[in-house]
Amino acid sequence: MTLGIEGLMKEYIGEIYSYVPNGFARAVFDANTDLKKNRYKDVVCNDRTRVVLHDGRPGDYIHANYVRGTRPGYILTQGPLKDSLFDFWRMIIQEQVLAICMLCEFQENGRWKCEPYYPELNESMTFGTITVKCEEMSKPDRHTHLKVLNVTDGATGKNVRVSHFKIVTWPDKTVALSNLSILRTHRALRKFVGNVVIHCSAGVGRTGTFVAIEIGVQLLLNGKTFRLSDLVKALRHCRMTSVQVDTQYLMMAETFVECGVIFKYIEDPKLIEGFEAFKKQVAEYVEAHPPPVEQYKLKGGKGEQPSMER
Ligand code: PTR
Ligand code: PTR
Repeated sequence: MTLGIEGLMKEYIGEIYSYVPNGFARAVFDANTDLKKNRYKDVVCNDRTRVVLHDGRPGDYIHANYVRGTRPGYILTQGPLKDSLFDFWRMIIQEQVLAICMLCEFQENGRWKCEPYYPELNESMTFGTITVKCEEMSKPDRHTHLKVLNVTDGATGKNVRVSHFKIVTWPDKTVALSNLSILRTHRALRKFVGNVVIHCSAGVGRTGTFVAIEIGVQLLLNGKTFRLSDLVKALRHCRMTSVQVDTQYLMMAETFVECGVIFKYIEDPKLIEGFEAFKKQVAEYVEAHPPPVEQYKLKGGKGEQPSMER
């Protein structure tokens, strides 16, 4: 294991941050900005992998992308907006989504990051023709809250029961407080054979990191190795600008190191030694750069994204 922090960061900055997938298209995204369907002007939804709403109602757009080839199937999306609440629930019914994992709060640092889109226990909310009722709530743990939502479209009679996971310890533009809680949530989500929706505020930073971790873990479980940068690039073909800050990249590395030790290399002391050294480097780096994370955002200021020429 020769890749130190410097190498890791160089790899990240050089290859990932400026990475834009070939042939991406944004005409549909652009057409929907004025319709208040996009939360951030600078977080583009790739037309090629977008979820197209096809339930016969007007408006086929939602800022959401499929990640293909995984089990369960992932749909990555932004936190719903006032003007996309109905679209969000249309998508849940259309795609027969069985679980939603929310990685943000409705408000962070005093600003709205996601429109409230589901009710509290025994309460209901209605969006257009769709009614959402919260039927069950588990005892919340420190990192994760779980609810069961019953979703019915009064116009079509279609109905789904959705498990709603909320990770409550992952602040914006940084890493989750507990990698283990993330791995546990993935283990729970793996039980759903259909589609699973993952979202945060923009649906790229925390959401991209979360899904990249699961894809990497699956590869490790299948005895495959990979370059971190290739994994992020592949994900960015589906969901633009997935993984936002360098610490999220490090979080991926750290989680894989731990998984590697646990799943695969436990019987090889040499590898464990290598991983331990790498892990220490990661921990030292993270410790030397404590939150707030503003200071180690990658080049440019807040909100600057890779340039995406049309
Ligand atoms: N970039 C946003 C837009 O597309 O209009 C504006 C925006 C910028 C919104 C930053 C929210 C932002 O994040 P925060 O709430 O953390 O300042
Ligand atoms: N313009 C926004 C900003 O940088 O504040 C875009 C943005 C917001 C990008 C949040 C990523 C964000 O993080 P996440 O995807 O984890 O909600």
